[in-house]
Amino acid sequence: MSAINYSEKIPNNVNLSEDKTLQRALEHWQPNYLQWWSDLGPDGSQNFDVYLRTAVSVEPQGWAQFGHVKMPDYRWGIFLNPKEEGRQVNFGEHKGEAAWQDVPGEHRANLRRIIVTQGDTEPASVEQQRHLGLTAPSQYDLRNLFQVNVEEGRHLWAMVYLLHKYFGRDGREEADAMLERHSGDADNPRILGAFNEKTPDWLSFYMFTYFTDRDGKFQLCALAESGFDPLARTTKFMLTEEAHHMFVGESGVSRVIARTCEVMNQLKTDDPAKIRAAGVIDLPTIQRYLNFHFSVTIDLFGADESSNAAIFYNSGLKGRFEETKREDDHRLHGRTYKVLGVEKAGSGGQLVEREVPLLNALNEVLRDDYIKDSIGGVNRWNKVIEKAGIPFRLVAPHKAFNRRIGTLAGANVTPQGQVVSTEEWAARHDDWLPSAEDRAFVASLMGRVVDAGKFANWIAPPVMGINRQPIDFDYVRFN
Ligand code: BYC
Ligand code: FE
Ligand code: FE
Repeated sequence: MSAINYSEKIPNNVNLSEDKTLQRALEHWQPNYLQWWSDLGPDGSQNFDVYLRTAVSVEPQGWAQFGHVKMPDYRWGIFLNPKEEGRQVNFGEHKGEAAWQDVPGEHRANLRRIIVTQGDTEPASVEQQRHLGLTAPSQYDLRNLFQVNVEEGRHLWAMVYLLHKYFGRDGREEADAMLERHSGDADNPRILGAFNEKTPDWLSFYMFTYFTDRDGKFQLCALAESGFDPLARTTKFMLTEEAHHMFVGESGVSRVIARTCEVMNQLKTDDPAKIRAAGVIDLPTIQRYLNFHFSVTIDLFGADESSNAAIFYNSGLKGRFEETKREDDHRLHGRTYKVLGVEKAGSGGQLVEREVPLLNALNEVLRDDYIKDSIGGVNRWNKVIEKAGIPFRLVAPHKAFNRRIGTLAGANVTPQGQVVSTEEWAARHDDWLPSAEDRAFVASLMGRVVDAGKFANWIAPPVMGINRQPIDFDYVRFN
């Protein structure tokens, strides 16, 4: 493998110093990135020493180094997985050709669009999470938040590297624009819906890292199949970091549930009012947060029928999840896939399946793979509730619930999958999605806990610390 050169301004394993033009372009972008980080990155964190992992190689054993770092001094680097000799384009009309080391002219615009969309989500999530540090429930959690943030920053670097290296002047313009669009900005928002929502409290943060970072996993897996080899190699390495983000979400929600169940058992009650009065989050509120994050995230897979998706696949740019493990012709002509729609019938309507060409349904295929994977964690959360002897179960809402993108956009479908009237939807909306009051209650619990080993009342401590450190380790030195 190529060594990481830490004496350079930008740590990398891509021999950056041998390409002076590229190096200069990136060194020119770097101060703008740091300015963005200081303006819109973690609020009030600039002087903290944080126990962070930094990517230092792409070796599966020991790719990361742990140590206290001042966040603005974090070394955001560019790392690609090693080249696989003889790798081919594995799907679409170019199947069997040698994987591309350069951008094929005919696919340039689509490839750029995919890279820009991927890159845009990374700084968006940092912007969404920027105030959370002020109300962290523990040093351990604060450290995890910052870890996720610096790595999303590195993911932006990964996409900006591709844009600078392979797309010339318009690539550089796109890289600049990454720092100009902002989450929730009315005039210049982030590209995809979920990345313009707020992440106002820690329950939202855990749900986001469980559900939305998992969209990251599935999209990155699809891009890791790309015939454009540099994209495949960079996304493969990004996936090694992604696992921790989803862990933060899954274990975070799990700890909230564990604490709630503990209080429910102490008080022998399932009355949300009493549970809230005891300063923990009642399970129905957790369910409503889950409904929100699940539905907003599945919209990120795009329209159920998409000619873009067919083009991306046909041209070898974006594959399916685990493309090369699938046993079919990897061209998919003449096959169909079932997608859901709403059929109006009388006053209400009903959900109906229809068959569409598989190539056009590839967003739906990826969404379905995602749904299966995300339900796994919901079941693990239920184990925590079951173990506490409480007869409540969380459920992932129906795929058609609360959709904004695709055929199901705007349909009035309950979390159980019943089509209802607009009036009923409006009347019961607050049973299904977090109400202003739910959000205000959760916000009221958020307060900063700074002492090592101490945790806010509404969340249980983790089972173990980070990198084998004790739970009461000084993960963040505030100075
Ligand atoms: N919001 O034909 P369609 C991550 C637009 S997360 C707003 O279905 P396509 C991370 C669409 O752009 C992973 N607009 O589109 C997680 C199109 O617009 P135009 C991010 C949307 O292209 C946590 C139109 O609707 N990576 O890494 O097939 C923290 C028609 O739609 C949305 C990627 O997404 C939406 N939700 O599918 C940090 C991978 N959905 O052309 C990071 C790259 C669709 O009509 N992106 N539209 O103006 C893609 O592969 C595709 O762009 C999409 C959309 C799957 C997202
Ligand atoms: Fe990311
Ligand atoms: Fe992530």
